[in-house]
Amino acid sequence: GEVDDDRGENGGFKMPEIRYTKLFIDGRFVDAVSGKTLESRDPRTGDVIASVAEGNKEDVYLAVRAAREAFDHGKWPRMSGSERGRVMLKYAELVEHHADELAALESLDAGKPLAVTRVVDVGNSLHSLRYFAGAADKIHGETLKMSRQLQGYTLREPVGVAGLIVPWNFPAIMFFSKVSPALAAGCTMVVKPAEQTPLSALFLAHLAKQAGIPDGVINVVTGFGPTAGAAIASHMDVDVVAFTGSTEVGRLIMEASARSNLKTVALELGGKSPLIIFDDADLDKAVELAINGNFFNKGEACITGSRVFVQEGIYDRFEQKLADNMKNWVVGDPFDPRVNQGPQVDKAQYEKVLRYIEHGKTEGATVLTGGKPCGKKGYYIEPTIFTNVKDDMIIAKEEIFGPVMCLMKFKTVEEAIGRANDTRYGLAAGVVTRDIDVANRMARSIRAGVVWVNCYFALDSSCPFGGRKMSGFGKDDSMHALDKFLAVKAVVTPVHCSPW
Ligand code: TXE
Repeated sequence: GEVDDDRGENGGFKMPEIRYTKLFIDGRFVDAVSGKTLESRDPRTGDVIASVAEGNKEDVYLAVRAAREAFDHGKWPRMSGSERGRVMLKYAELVEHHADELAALESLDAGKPLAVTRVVDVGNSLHSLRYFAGAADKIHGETLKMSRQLQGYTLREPVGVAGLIVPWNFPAIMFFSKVSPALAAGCTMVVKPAEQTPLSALFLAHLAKQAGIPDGVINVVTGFGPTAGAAIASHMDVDVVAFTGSTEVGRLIMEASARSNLKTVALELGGKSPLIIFDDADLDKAVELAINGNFFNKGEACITGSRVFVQEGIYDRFEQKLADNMKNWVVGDPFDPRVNQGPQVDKAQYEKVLRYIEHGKTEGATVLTGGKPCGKKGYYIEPTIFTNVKDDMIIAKEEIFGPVMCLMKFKTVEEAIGRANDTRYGLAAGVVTRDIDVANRMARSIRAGVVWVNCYFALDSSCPFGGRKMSGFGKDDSMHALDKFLAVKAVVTPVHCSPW
């Protein structure tokens, strides 16, 4: 399928009203100190949708000051976990009440199919908030029986002010993947959404206030990375930075921490994840996983299974079926309900992906499907599948972050393990087989943060998420996500009277 231009600009859908375009600091929407704005663009056309305040160092300083005050003297860190949980549930209720508006904002800003945004992006956001609302009163330390007649216990205290720097591929999900555990832990925070997609974070800040989250607890500074983002990473009064984005910027954030106050850092970075399909796999299932694992969210996901290894016995049939099924995959306006894939988020990403596609061709890989841009305007790219890919080609090694799949053939389990692990990244992996021994062996041998067996993209708020190697460290989701927002303190006292 391809772009459908007949349905008009909005696919017949009423565009959301954009009400919040200023920085959210200490419970109020304010202009940037400089008065500057940045432009958020519609990826379907490249046209401006909104001018949003462009926060800079001065604005980050104001936001951190508000967060510091709310942490040092405010009630949020001092409330009981169950009280925080109740406010978070109220917040979730408000988000759910505004689900359609949030979904539309998100689709408009990031170019995602509305039907998917409504279910996946809004659904996961709600799940995250509710999961961590429930976690807020389940944070506890341990008691320690020590030698030399000492007893001890540990406290897990909120660490302080959190800097949360997030990307543009899942703006609302990323917002909540950091904000929900930080709230549950009792931290206060400064969030910096990506410059490409600032709208949902501002809307969500407004809802947080309505829900009763005290002023200064959540601050949102929209702005660019090297200015606003860097100011958060190097701020002396920020206690932890949780970041999702590129490996390059992850490195800059660690450097900024090292050069400033040695704040704790958690990094969720890029990937080049293997999806390994064995001869005994259910063919239909395997093809579906490869398609969704690569083209969902137009390939703008850190966990895409972009290296698809297929065992030789099933390879030809797999390739044929893959090419056939792609004929039903529709690229076009994300507000059109028939569409599977919208435009890339912005011009820079669009051009980056097209450069990689050209690279693939010049390196000698074969184009099975796609291989070029599509549509008369906007940032649409055909879903592209390369065959005859060698492991050392650039397209097989670097994160492309677009709708590009590399298909490769393998013979044995040992070979699959070796090639799957032959990457600097270690974020996710998929294994498709009916053989439990092969599945177990693969699950234990692959160095990655998650191994999905007979599924892919199976994320859940209750399941730890985050990589190894150059995919970063620290977990989002699950009780582990709380760790970065909590400091463990030991309290020790002598006991003179114990009978034991
Ligand atoms: O990422 P950046 P970009 C990968 C993907 C993509 C590439 C580049 O391969 O093609 O990165 O995308 C903020 N200090 N991922 O350039 O720059 C920035 O403003 C502090 C993988 O958009 O890392 C934004 O809020 N912050 C990924 C956030 O970092 C800085 C998601 C991410 O942007 C900064 C996105 C600085 N010096 C891209 N510079 C994933 N893991 O899911 C930028 N930022």
